[in-house]
Amino acid sequence: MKLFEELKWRELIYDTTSDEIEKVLNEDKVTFYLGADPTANSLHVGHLVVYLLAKRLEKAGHRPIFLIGGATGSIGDPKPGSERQLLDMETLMKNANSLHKQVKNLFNCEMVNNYDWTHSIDVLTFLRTYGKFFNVNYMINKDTVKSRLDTGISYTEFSYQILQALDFEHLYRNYNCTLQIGGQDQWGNITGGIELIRKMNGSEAKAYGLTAPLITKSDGTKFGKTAGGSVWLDPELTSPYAFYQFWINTADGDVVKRLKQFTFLSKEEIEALAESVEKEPHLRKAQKALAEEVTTLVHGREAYLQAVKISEALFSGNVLELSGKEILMGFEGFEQTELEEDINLIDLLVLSKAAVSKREAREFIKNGAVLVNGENVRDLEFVVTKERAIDQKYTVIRRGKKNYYLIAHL
Ligand code: 383
Repeated sequence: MKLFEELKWRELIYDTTSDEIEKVLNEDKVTFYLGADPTANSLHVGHLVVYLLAKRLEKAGHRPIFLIGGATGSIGDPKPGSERQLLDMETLMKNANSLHKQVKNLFNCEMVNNYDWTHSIDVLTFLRTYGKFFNVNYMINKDTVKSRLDTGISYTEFSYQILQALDFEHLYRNYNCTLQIGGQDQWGNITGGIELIRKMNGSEAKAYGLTAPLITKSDGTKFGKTAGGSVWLDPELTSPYAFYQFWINTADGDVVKRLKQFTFLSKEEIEALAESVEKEPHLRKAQKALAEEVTTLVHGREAYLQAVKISEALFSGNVLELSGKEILMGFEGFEQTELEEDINLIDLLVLSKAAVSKREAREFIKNGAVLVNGENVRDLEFVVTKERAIDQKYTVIRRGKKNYYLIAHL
C-alpha cells in the first residue's frame, strides 16, 4: 500500500489543501513541520495522533521538523468560548523544556522554536512588512476567530494566525519545508501560512497542508479524559499503569479505529484483531494489543510490563507480588484510609467503608469474602498491622471479586 492510501485507510486524513499532496507524499521526499505551544507541561493522548502521523511520514522517508511555539504560546491560539489567560515567560520556558523532552522521546526530528525569529520583529516591521499581506475580512472568517466574534476576542489572540503564518513562511524559505501538518483545528492557521508563502514567494510556490481528524468516541463523550482528568504522556502526571488502563478500557466499537490511528501494526494484523472483536470479544485481544503498542511506544517496554503485572495482580488478588510503588500506581485516584495504629479487621472494614456496619463486616469475614494483602482471612480477631504491610506501608483489602480498599500505615 502506498503511503497516502495507507493514511486514508488509517483514517488519518481529515483534509488536504491540494490533491497534489498524494503524489508528493508517495513520490517525493519532503520536509514537513508540526507545531505545539508550550501552554501545558505535558502532551496528552489527544495530541498523540498527530505526532504519530508525523512519525509515519518520517518512517516513509520524509523529514520532520518539530516547532515549539515559544512565541505563539505567549499569545495563545484562540479557543472557542473565551480568551486565554496569558502565561508568564518562566512557565512557558519550563513547559517548552518538558515538551522538548517528550517529543525527543517519541521521534527523531529537528527542533526549532518560533521565539527565535519572532521576538525581534519590531511593531513597525510587523505592521508594514507582514500586516500588509493579511486581509482582515479573510482573517475574521477563520473558524477560530468567527466563533469568538460574539463573545469577543482581543487583538492579541486575533493576531495569532499571523504568527503561525510567519512560521510556515520562515521554514519554507530557510528549511525548504513545504508541508505543515496538524489537527483539524489547525486548518485556518495552516492555510494562512500557505497564502503568505505564495504572496511573498510567488503564486507558483509549492506548499501544502494536511490535517488529521479530531478523535471521537462512539458514545459521544470526549476522547482522552477519564474520571481522573486528562490522560497525559508524562509518567509523573499519568502513571504508565493508568495510561495502560485507559487504552485497555477502549470500547469494542472504537478499538479497531484506535489500532489504525495509534499503532504501527500492519493492515493484516489489525484485520485479524478486528475479526477477534467480532468473534470473541470477551478475549479483548484488540484492546490488549492496543494498550501494549501505545504504552510501549510512549513509556517503553519495561513500563508496559509493569503495567501488565499490576493489572494481573489486582485482577487475581495476588497483591503481595507488588512493591509499594506499584501498589500506589495501581490505586491512583482511589481514596486511601490512613492508619496511625494497628487495628482490628472488623473495625478497619467499617473505617474504610468496605462494610456499612460491624455486623456486615463480620458476615463478610465469615463468608470468606475478605482478602488482606491477597490472603483470605476468616478469623474475626484478625489484626491489621503495619509490620505485615507491604513495604511496611500499604495494606490492600479486597472484598468480593472487585472491591478494593487501600490502607496506608502512617
Ligand atoms: C504554533 C505555531 C506554529 C504551528 C503550530 C503551532 C501550535 C498550534 C496549536 N496546536 C495545538 C497545541 O499546541 O495550538 N497553533 O496544543 C495542538 N497541536 C497538535 C495538533 C492539534 C492541536 O499540538 O490538533 C492537537 O495536537 O495540531 O490542537 O507555527
